[in-house]
Amino acid sequence: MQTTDSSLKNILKRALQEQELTREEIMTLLGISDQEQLQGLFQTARTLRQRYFGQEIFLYGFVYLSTYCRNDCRFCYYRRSNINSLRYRKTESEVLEAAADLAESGVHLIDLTMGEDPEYLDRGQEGIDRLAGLVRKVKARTGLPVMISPGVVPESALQDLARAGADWYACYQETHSALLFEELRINQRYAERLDTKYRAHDQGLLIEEGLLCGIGETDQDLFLSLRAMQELNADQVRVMNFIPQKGTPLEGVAGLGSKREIQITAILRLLFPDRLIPASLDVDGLDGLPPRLAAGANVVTSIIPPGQGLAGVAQSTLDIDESRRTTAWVLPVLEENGLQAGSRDGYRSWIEKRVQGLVGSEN
Ligand code: SAM
Ligand code: MD0
Ligand code: SF4
Repeated sequence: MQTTDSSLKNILKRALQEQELTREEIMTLLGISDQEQLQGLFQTARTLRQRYFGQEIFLYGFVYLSTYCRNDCRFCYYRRSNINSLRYRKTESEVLEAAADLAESGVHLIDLTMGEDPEYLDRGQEGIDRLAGLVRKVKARTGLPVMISPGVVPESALQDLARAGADWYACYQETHSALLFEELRINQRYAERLDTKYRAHDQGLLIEEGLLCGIGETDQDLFLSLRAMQELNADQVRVMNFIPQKGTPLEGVAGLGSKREIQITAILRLLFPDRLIPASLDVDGLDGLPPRLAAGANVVTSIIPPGQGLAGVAQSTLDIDESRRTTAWVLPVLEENGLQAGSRDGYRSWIEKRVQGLVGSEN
């Protein structure tokens, strides 16, 4: 059903007043496709971003430290049964060097991400200690906050990672339809993955929750995801468009393009005005940055140092060795869009306030 301009206007007005949007209102926002109406949604998202973050955007350096994985997620290039994908496991000194390069280039955080590599996750305490050691050394070397994206790990490991100085635990549910989850994340447990995020919060870590779109979800599924993210009280929330991967069961699926991701990003900003919301370079590369910023994102993720044999996830090579996933290329794009990089102190103080419950504590 076509949304009338006046009903949309009313929803956007309520969003600006930071009233809790109803199911019907969220479904309306998911359903709009008219260009002018979308522009109204994006404008509202930018106004809310401006309210909490001004013109300041944070930059995340990405180190995909191991592409080995024990899982077989249907959407992922690095699923264990994909013989096409490039496998590597970076040594400690390679990881430190990549992190140091990223720090030097001005990022605000280092995201240490990996497949569920058995060398780290199936070797008992020894593997976890090695991972915690990496976190400790990356922090010491760069002086920056660290995010860790290791997949599902036991609570004791979350505690070890927190003690080693990790600030963030990222683990994306992809969908909050348990049925769709089980189709996508083969042989993994929906409840366990979700619960690990609650456990991470218990350990004092900030958490990032994320969705995939264009992967078979309905608008109702998306609505359930948005509510689940509110319930989880996630500190950073994201959505990424599914990119079909060579050598996987979903290789032949026609990608939807990123319009949906951008629309959902703006809806995330309406529901989470004071949270961090990424615009990832990992979906459409540098060219995809302006529309994501225009939709209210306030973090640029997947900044990758060139020439070190490091991969992306959804786009394993796009823009990396062309150096276009670097701060040097991102900063002018921010400027062209009336934005600028935030300060390191500003980022640290956001994290500290959020840990103390001083940002968005009512949610
Ligand atoms: N292995 C860990 C895990 O699964 O939690 C951490 C890294 S995982 C590779 C990071 C995320 O990348 C996934 O949760 C998923 O949201 C996203 N991703 C993976 N394959 C993708 C694809 N083909 N298109 C878009 N996003 C993808
Ligand atoms: C990104 N390539 O931000 C990274 C990755 C994992 N924490 C993040 C998906 O797009
Ligand atoms: Fe492994 Fe993560 Fe890819 Fe799943 S999404 S196959 S857990 S790297």
